[in-house]
Amino acid sequence: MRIDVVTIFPSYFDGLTLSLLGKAQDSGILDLTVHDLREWTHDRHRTVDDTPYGGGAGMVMKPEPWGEALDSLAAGSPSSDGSPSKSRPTIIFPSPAGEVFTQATARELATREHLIFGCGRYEGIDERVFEYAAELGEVRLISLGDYVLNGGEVAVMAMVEAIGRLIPGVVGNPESLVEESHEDGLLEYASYTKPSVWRDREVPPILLSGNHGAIASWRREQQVERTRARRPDLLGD
Ligand code: 6GU
Repeated sequence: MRIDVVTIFPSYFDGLTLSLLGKAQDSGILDLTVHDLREWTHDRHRTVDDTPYGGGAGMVMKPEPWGEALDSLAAGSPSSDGSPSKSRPTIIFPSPAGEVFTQATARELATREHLIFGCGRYEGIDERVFEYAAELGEVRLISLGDYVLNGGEVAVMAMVEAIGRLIPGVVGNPESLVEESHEDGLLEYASYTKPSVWRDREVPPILLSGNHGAIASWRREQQVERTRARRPDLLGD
């Protein structure tokens, strides 16, 4: 999968070279490039923002650098084997005004060949950029949840990690992907390791019983119990 991220703060994304996603990039499974939006400016001050038409607080990101960035990144959108592809990129703008990102969104986006993330700052991006982007690919405005961040960078970090780990081969043991929170609509069960007694606290004895059927039922009960306690909305209650 190819992922391009456009931002005025590229160093936010240094963390994506670490750990699993770093390995995926080294092995060629993931082709991730972070771009500085200012590379598509032409004035001495590398201006990316201006005052809003109609007045109001803050600044708005200018359309011209975004247009050039999207043209450049959408051109020759490659398939994962490096050959040219007719498939258009999916262009994602993180926005608290977008659809909410879930594990289902991550699963859907993990099947795409080419994702472009456009990180907005200030009061947002000139609306015409979203209209123009729709001529180059499928545009999605996506929110991390109902709270406000200063810009899209942290949201894109979260989305790239959630999507990237679902690309086949990124997570070493694919079985570890299925027994997780949100994969089956429930929160995950509690985990324990050695020692069996720690600071007077015992591991639930059933986990030491060797009875795999009983352990599976216990874990499922645990999942339902803690989902009811913490996230009743997931049960439709
Ligand atoms: Cl995607 N962007 C910003 N700026 N704030 C957010 C968000 C995104 N998701 C939740 N809050």
